[in-house]
Amino acid sequence: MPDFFYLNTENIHSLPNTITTSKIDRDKIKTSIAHIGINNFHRAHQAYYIHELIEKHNELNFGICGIDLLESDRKIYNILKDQDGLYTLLIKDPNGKHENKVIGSIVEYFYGPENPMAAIERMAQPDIQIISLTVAEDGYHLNEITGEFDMNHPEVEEDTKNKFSPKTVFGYLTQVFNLRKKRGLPGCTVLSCDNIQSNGDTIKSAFFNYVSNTEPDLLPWLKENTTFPNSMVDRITTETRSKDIAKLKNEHATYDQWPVVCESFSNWIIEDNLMFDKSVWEKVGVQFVKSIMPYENMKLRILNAGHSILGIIGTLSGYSTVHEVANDEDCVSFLENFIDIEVAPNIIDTETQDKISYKNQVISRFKNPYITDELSRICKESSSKIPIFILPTISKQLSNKQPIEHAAFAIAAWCKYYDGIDDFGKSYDIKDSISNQLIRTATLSHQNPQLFLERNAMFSDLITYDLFRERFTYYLSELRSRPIKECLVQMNNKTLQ
Ligand code: CS2
Repeated sequence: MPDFFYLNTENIHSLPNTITTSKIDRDKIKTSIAHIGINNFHRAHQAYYIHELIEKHNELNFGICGIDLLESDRKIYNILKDQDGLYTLLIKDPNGKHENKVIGSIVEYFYGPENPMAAIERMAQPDIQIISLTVAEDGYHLNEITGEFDMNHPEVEEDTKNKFSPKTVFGYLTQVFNLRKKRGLPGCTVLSCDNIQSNGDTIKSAFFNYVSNTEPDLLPWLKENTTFPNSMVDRITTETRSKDIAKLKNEHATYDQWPVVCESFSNWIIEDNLMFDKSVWEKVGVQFVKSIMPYENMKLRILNAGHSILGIIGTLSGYSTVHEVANDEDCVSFLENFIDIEVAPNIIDTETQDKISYKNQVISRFKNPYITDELSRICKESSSKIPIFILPTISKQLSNKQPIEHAAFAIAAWCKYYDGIDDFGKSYDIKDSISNQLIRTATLSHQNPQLFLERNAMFSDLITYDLFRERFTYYLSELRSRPIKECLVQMNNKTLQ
């Protein structure tokens, strides 16, 4: 018996019984979903739901064809090819119950940068009924100020010139639907699974904007033949560490080049606007609702904003994982006060959960000791996250003449974050597509604090409010003169009074 087995179709039945494998004959699975952006989150979330559908309900018509569009996706594409699309999902329950489950719902894979036309052709085939995507906040190319699609973005401009070797999701989708229209084929559902406010409406308007500028004749057909449901997706999924790979290999005799670690909790709510029978997906707990708004507001403004805040204040306090900072009472009280005082008044309960129980549930999810969710993952690309997760709360509070103390403190801490050094003098990496700009404005803010707000377009409307400018300036000076711990304690005490 070998020391370990490479994860692939041939070896799947030789894996030890600490690994859950499926008995389904994967050759029988028919593809009907093309998913753009095979990242860890997709593999822990949608691909998991589809796996359950196949495995537990013998629904074999929802296989996933993975499509990667970015140069940085080459590694996952090669690994999926190597492992016949199989990978291990390491599901960690906070009570210590863990499952190592091999997921088999991704049955085909294409790599756009190598052969864009092959990916386009595959998505244009009539068996594809859903084109879903997780391309992250910056994959939508939205203008920082207006939030509208940015037709002048360099990659978008390039796509208008090289229609048949596109780089953006919009360039790809245009060619896919051009082919479908030309061939008299039906359209399909385009399902965004990103953490973006009204993600379906956002991709629809960005895409229609692109099409009306590039292929206006396609627009009427698209309006008739496609739908773009909004959705709310939720499952905490970490970046994979070499330790996770080694543990699987050494303790479970399974060599998976890129397993995925996630929590046991998961949630997927979709607006009832699909072009296929939703009752099938309901079998595995996908919920369909008339309006997604209360669900997404609750999730983006409590969970995602909560993550960003713990990420920033936790890094400055010298922590490195969400679990560590979520166990620091001063940090958590600050977060709870932010949610209770500044977020809660602007969101409503959903049909299934009230805001307070959601907040408590989120905080206990953050405390899961088995999930090593690095603060560096949370803080990565904050420049596209903060405007979605935190700025709407500030905007609402200001226009309702309500307090913004915690949010202003968080933004000041975010500015200090770009100084790159924590309270113990340790430096950390800053990963953001506009990190140079953020670091420069943070440096300038030592002389003139407001430059951080003025030179970052995302604060556009907010800087017209004196209160926001004043409180930001005050907290930035506090944070630069004392350890963040002291500032947090003071904030928490003041809130108690
Ligand atoms: C996180 C999310 O990226 C982030 O900042 O807040 O990835 C979060 O873990 C997921 O949205 C959970 O569903």
